[in-house]
Amino acid sequence: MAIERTFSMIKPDATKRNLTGAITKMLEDAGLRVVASKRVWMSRREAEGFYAVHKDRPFFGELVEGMTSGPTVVQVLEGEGAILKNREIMGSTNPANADEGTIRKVHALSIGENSVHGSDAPETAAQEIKYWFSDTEVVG
Ligand code: DAT
Ligand code: MG
Repeated sequence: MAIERTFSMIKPDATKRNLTGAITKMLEDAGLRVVASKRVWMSRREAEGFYAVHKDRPFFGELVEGMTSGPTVVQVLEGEGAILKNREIMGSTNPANADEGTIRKVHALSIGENSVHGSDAPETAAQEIKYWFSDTEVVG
């Protein structure tokens, strides 16, 4: 499998509980390398733009509220099959369904406060990295 890059976020529910290091360690222990990282407090406009694909879903308002409620750590992760590997270590969207040992099983509070984001495909990974980072901010 090829070396890939994927986009990851440590969401406000997690940064507020001081879990940035604990979650980053789980990503690193899974073989992923942090090649870009910054802490942002998203504006409503940024959150709505990032999650535009979900704009007609009933939970969109709650999602934007949560993402603008505190700091988020946005990251680019690199590694062998990084996109799928990150989804695996994250666990299911609803932590109640997440496998043992996954980030969401260990740390998430609910489906809405599920601690992490990860791109789901090569196309979305490229788009999402570009949404938050310039080329010179990603240092492999
Ligand atoms: P994922 O983050 O696992 O890719 P997704 O893309 O389907 O999940 O949804 C994006 C985020 O929206 C998800 O991480 C949390 C929120 N969300 C999804 N379904 C929800 C629901 N039924 N109720 C509340 N929030 C939800
Ligand atoms: Mg998603």
